[in-house]
Amino acid sequence: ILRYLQFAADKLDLRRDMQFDTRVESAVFDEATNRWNITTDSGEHIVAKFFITGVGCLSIPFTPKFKGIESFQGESHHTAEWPHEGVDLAGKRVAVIGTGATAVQIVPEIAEETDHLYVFQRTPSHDLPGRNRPLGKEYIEEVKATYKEIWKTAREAPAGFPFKRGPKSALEVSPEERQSAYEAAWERGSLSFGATFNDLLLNKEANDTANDFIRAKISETVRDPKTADLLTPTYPFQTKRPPLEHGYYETFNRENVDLIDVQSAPIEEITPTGIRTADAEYEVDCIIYATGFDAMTGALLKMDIRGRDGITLKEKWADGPVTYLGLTAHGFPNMFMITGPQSPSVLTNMPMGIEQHVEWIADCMVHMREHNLESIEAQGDAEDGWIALHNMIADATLVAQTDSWWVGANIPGKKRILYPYIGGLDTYRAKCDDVAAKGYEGFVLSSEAVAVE
Ligand code: NA7
Repeated sequence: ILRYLQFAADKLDLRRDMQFDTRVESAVFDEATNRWNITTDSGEHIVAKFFITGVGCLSIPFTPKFKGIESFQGESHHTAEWPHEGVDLAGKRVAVIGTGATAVQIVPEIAEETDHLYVFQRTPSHDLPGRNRPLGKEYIEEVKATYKEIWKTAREAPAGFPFKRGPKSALEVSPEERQSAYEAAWERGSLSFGATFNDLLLNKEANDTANDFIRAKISETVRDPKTADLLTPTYPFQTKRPPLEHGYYETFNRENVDLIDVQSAPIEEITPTGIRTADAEYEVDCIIYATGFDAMTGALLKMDIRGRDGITLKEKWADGPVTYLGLTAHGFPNMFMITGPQSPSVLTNMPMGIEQHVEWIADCMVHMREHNLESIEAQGDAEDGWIALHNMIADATLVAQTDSWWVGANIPGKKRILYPYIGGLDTYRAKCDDVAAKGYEGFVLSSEAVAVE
């Protein structure tokens, strides 16, 4: 992926517009000049008409404040800050804390190197087969020949992936038909498993059928029944991000790997030599924190963003994010957020979600230039309407019932609401297009800097 991004940056000659190793510390809107004043960690000041954030949804790593964490004398790393030169784990006793998508990817990889691996699990995940593999010549040719259709399907799909959601309820087919549909999806691999039927996220009974299928797969794969049981989730499927795995469950059949249940016996302390839980102590040479991120709002709120009347984004969002379309916020003229909270973002194929935002923002800026407009600002009641819709859709699903980073439950004190918009990229795209077609409905556009009430 990195090599591809570097290739694209060179091919499109993007580097001349990029400034690396730069952290934005503050962005302050000046009503008198209708400009954003931006300062960076190197003391630079930049004045801009538009302020567009592209700070990522998962870019502020989260490490729990375990007692004694500083005292550990071995090596420790958060997965998001993994040293580029690599970490030598050969022959070492290693702890991985967390069992989300990141841990599910690294555990099978490092299990082979380590002398002993302890995986500290609080909540099991529903891991679907990723089926990454070297691609055969025929497959590549077929994909290249059908690029246009693949992109079209992806653009029109709710999650921005090139697969369609099954048209039926999981409950309207026979048990045999359901089983064979799940088997086929399992074989195919990827998140498309979750699209086998149209009601897995809407109906608990339908969801249970997917859950039962995955449970059976876990118990077929993991030899020790107690470990299999611990690895089996009890909450509804897809109400937390299902990780894609390559040999994760099989890893627990290895002699040198132990699953430690920290749901029943939580981690109490990091000691100089390892990890102490409520019922045991584990001596390790290295601790890997696969403990996730302050998602969706973390990176935005880390910057000191101030809109009209000096109101900070932090103040505006004190009780959770308030946006119009997850793209803009009332009181913050000429500011756009790429994949901000309350936009489809992490519930889509991210590049598709990003692309839709970038295209919409660029079109809006062109519209403003062509019409000699100075400012665009979301109206407060447009925000109210968007949030009401966002919440209504969220409440119609099972997602909000489960603790996850999608609902901010992983960060102590964070407002518990669904952060990404779950209505689908297809309907969201239509809504954004409609807003633009209606002359930017819900926004006030002005040829002067004006205050919007
Ligand atoms: P996640 O999915 O947030 O996973 C973090 C893991 O860390 C998860 O299993 C947590 O358990 C665990 N965790 C967090 N705090 C603790 C404490 N105090 N004790 C024990 N375990 C803890 O982050 P990832 O990096 O794996 O994935 C993030 C996204 O990246 C992923 O969803 C994809 O969209 C891409 P919990 O589940 O909270 O009980």
